[in-house]
Amino acid sequence: MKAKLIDGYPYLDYSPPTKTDEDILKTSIDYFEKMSKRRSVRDFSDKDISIEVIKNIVKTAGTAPSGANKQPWTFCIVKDPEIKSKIRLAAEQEEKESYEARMSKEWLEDLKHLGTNWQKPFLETAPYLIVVFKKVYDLDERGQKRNNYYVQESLGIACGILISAIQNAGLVTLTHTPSPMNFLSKILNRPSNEKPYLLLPVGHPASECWVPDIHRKNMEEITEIY
Ligand code: IYR
Repeated sequence: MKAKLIDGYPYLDYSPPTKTDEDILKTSIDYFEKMSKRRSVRDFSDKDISIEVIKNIVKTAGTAPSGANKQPWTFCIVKDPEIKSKIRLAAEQEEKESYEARMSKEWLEDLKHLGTNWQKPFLETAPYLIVVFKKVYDLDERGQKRNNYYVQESLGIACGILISAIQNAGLVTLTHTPSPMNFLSKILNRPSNEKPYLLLPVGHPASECWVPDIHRKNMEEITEIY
């Protein structure tokens, strides 16, 4: 690979293999078709998955772009049934309070057609939980704070890539956001510069798995072409 210095910094010549226009079109259609089959799933099978698969999915998420390339994320992979039980218990406690007291009438109304409630059995049934933490700042070797940039955006992109890698592998997930989420920092013993961002159960769908009959907006609804 060719390399050189620009303004004193190392650069590499980037020349990925080029594809034909026809190949690019076909690949884009195939990927859309694969991704359009994705559904948020709440009925999980307890069928195990190889940790290698989960590691590959997380590695893929770690390819995301981030502000100043700080990669301000930690992906906690949880397989231990005891930890999963603790997470379920704590999440259900918060969710019960949310559904019964904290969420507005409008919010509850907006969720009705999705059939959600405070109970989260999938947090124990799914073979893996991936708990994503954002690093609000970094700590250097001397314990000094170092800034991170566009942390929300960076994490959103990384989680998007994580979800697409899960779909690509043939598995299912749910973007679960129990609220508030600080119990995750305690259970997983995370340092103070990390804040919980998203909790994703990952697995196979249950043999009987129902998803709401909802529809995606079409091209015209989501696009303006200039
Ligand atoms: N966090 C709750 C509520 C919830 C909120 C939204 I916005 C959803 O799209 C779905 C659920 C829960 O996980 O049940």
